[in-house]
Amino acid sequence: MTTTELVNYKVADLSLAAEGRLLIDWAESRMPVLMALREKFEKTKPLAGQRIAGCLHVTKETAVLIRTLRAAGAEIAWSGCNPLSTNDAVAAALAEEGIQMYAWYGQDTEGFYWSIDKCIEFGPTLTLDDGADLIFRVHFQFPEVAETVFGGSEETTTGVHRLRAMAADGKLKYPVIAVNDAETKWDFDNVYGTGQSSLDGILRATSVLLAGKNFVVAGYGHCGKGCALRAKGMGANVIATEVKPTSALKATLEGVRVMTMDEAAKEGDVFITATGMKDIIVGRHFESMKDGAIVCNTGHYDCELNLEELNAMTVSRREIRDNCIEYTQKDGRRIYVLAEGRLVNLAAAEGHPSEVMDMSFANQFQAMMMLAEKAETMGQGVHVLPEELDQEIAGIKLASMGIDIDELTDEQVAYATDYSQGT
Ligand code: XFA
Repeated sequence: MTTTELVNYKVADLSLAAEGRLLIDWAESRMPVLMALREKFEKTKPLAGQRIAGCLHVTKETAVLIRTLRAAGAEIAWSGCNPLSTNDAVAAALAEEGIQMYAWYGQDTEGFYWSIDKCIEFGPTLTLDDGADLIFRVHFQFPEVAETVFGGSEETTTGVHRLRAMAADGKLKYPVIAVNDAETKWDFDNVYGTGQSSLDGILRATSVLLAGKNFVVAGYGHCGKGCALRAKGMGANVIATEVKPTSALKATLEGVRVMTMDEAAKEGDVFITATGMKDIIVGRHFESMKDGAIVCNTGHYDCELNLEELNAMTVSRREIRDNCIEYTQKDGRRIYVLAEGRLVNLAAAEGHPSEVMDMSFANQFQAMMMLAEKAETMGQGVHVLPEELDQEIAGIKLASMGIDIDELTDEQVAYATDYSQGT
């Protein structure tokens, strides 16, 4: 008998599905908020009739989001938003479960856009992005499809900046929710996600003792603060460098020494940049570092360390461990650069832990719910999720951890809002 099989996916190797299911099951056991939302909505299926096209890292955590959206009734087509973040085993497991999955590790530019276009062909009612590639492609290559999409969501700051510019020019045709602006997203991702994963990367690449070391954090924003917090917890003496007075003052009052990079370069044993700016550690800094100094980056780009200048002053180079290159100087000093200056938490560790992605993706889920419910009345432009949702997500997370908190009494609420008595 011959059967015609409609294959609505393209992945590297379907035989990896069993391996992928183990990864996803592990992530599910660490993602209680999404699992609670799944349980809550799998009966009522509020997303029934919605066709969601997603363009977001195909990881085990994303798989938990996808399974949750589907349990709530949505039909789904998915592509990766970065050819190097796709986990082929996860992609295979999802394809086997009937998700229209178009993603494989290392896909070239052509494959990347082909995959996005397959998701657009699917005829989405909602789009879900990380980096806004899908939204841009819908708007500029398939404008007729933009007319039939009710709304979308975007995960990152960079994507949101571009979408706001597009909205200001009147070019954004449907409402988009900026998931990044939710407190349960950026605050937890940046501080606790980046904090732990960056230290994890440093330790995997070097296995050094942090206790007693001078640990220099360039940039005391949320990511820098997270790294500082964790380094301190492991017994390091933390030093921060900053350009912004308020951030420098916060670091100071949090017990972190603040100085210029010129000064810090002489004192540091381990350096991490978390600024999003270029040329934070340059030749003259490498020049004054101690023998054995370890240098890495967890900022947005790989240009925070000026490795060209380091290379120019180096007499010999060797890879001494995975993700750890030794640069020997004329005077014999050795400087160790991790992950070639790329994001150390991605290159030498595993990115954000599932527990953190749980909060980000719970916001993505809520964004889809909100759009399904009222995209038509929201109006074009970039929107944020209501504050109550942050509280709801944090509340579910706390409940999953068995943590109870107090509630204001009616009298307390009345006290807080009473304006008849003065203060
Ligand atoms: C890969 C993510 C990027 C992985 C996947 C496998 C591994 C490590 C590349 C990503 C992002 Cl650009 O996932 C990471 Cl072994 N993430 C997000 C993430 N981080 N981001 C740290 O983990 C946040 C961010 C970054 C890097 C914001 C702005 C700029 C850069 C997707 C994800 N992570 C969880 C992976 N756990 C295995 O699902």
